[in-house]
Amino acid sequence: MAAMKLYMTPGSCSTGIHIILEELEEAFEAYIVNLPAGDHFKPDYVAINPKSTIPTLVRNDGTALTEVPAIAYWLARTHPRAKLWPDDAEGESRVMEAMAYIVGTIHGQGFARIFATNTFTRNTADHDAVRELGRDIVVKGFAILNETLGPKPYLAGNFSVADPILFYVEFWADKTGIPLPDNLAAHYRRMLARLPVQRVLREEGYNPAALGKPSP
Ligand SMILES: N[C@@H](CCC(=O)N[C@@H](CS)C(=O)NCC(=O)O)C(=O)O
Repeated sequence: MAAMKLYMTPGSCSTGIHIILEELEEAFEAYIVNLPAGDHFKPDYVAINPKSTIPTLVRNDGTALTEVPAIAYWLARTHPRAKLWPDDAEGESRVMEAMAYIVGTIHGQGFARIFATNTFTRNTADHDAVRELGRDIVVKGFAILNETLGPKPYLAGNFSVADPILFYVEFWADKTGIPLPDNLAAHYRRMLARLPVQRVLREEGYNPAALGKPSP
C-alpha cells in the first residue's frame, strides 16, 4: 500500500495536520509546496488540489482530501484507538465548532488579512487598514476561544485533533507579536511541551525552545 502524502508548507496551517500525523505516529511522505514561489498554482499541484490550497492529504488509496477540519476529522476517525475524537454528540459538535471557527474565522478572516493582504484589496493604500482589521478579528477570536477553553488543559478536555489546529494560530500569534490571553497562552505552552509538536517544529525549521516566551 502506498504511503500517504502530505502536501505542506512549513509554518503554515498544514503544521496542524503535520502534528496530528506525528501524534498518530503515522508514516507519510512530506511534499513541500513553496507558496511564495506560486507552486500551488502550477499544473502538477492543481491536478492534485484544484483549490490550490495547502494542506492536501493524499491517502493510501490515492484520493486527495483537502480542508483542514475535514483532514483532521478523517485522521481521527480512521485511528480510533488514539482517541483524538470525542465519542458523544456534544463533544463531537464542540470540536467541530472550534475547528470551524479557528480555520474559517481566525485564520480565514483574521490572519489571512495579515499574511495575504493583497487577496482582500487591490488597492495598496488600503493594506494597513486591512491588516488592522485582520488583527481585530484575531484578537476577538482569541478572546472567545479563551473563554471556550477556560481552565481545561485541551479544548475537548482530553487532547483531540482540535488542539493542533488551535496550536497553529497560537504559533502565528507568537510569530506576529499578537498577545495570547492567559488560557490560550497556557494551552500554547502545553502544546510546545509535547514531544510530537517539538519534532514537527524542528522538522519544519523552528526551534521549539525559542517559542512561547513572553515578549521582551
Ligand atoms: N480552508 C482551507 C484553507 C487553507 C489555506 O488557506 N491555506 C493557505 C496556507 S495556510 C494557502 O493555501 N494559501 C495559499 C492560497 O490560498 O493562495 C483549509 O481548511 O485547508
